[in-house]
Amino acid sequence: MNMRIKTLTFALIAGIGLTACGDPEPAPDVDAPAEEPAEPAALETPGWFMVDHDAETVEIELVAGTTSANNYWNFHGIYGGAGEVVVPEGYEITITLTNEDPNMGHSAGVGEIQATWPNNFSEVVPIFDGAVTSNPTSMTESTMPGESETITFTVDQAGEFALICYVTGHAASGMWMPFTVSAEGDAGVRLN
Ligand SMILES: [Cu+2]
Repeated sequence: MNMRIKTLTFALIAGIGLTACGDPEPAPDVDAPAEEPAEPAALETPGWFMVDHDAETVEIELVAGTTSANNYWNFHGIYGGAGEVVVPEGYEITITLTNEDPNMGHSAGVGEIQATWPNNFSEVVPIFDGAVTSNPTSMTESTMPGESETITFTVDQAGEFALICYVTGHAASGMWMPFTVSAEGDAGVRLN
C-alpha cells in the first residue's frame, strides 16, 4: 500500500516537473511492478550471542530489563515482537537469563509464536525439551531481580517460534521476541 502511494506521489511530482520545465522525458510508468519489500535487518552477532559451528552450540546471555524501555519488560531493550534470534537446526542452545529489572521477576522460554498473547498462561509447554526457565509464570518465583538461571536444550525442529516471558501480563505487554530455528544453518540476532 505504502509503496503504491509512494509510486503515485512520485508520478505526480514528476508530472508537475514536466509541466514546469517542459522536460520531454516520459513520466515513469505507474503500472510498473512495485519495488521489492525492504530487506530484513542483517543478522548480527552481538556480544551476548556466541555460536560455535564446530561444536554446534549457541550460547545466549539473555538479559531481561536491560533498559527501562517498556517498563523494563524487554530482552536487551527489545520488545513488542521486534528483533529476532536465529539459531541453526540441530544445535545445542544454552540460554542464561539474567534479570536486571529492578522491580519484577521475568522468565524465558521458547514457545509457539502467537498473533495475540494471553495475560495468563495456564500451562507452559516449551517447544523443545528444557527450553523454559523455572516457575515461568510466577511474579514471585520466576527469575527475580538480580538473579540468573541457565537452561540448555537442543533445537531439533526448524521453524518460527518465539522467546517469551511467561510472567502474568508480560508477553501481552510485548515481552517476547521471534526465535527462529534455521534449516539453512543461519545464526545471529536481528536487533530491530
Ligand atoms: Cu517478563
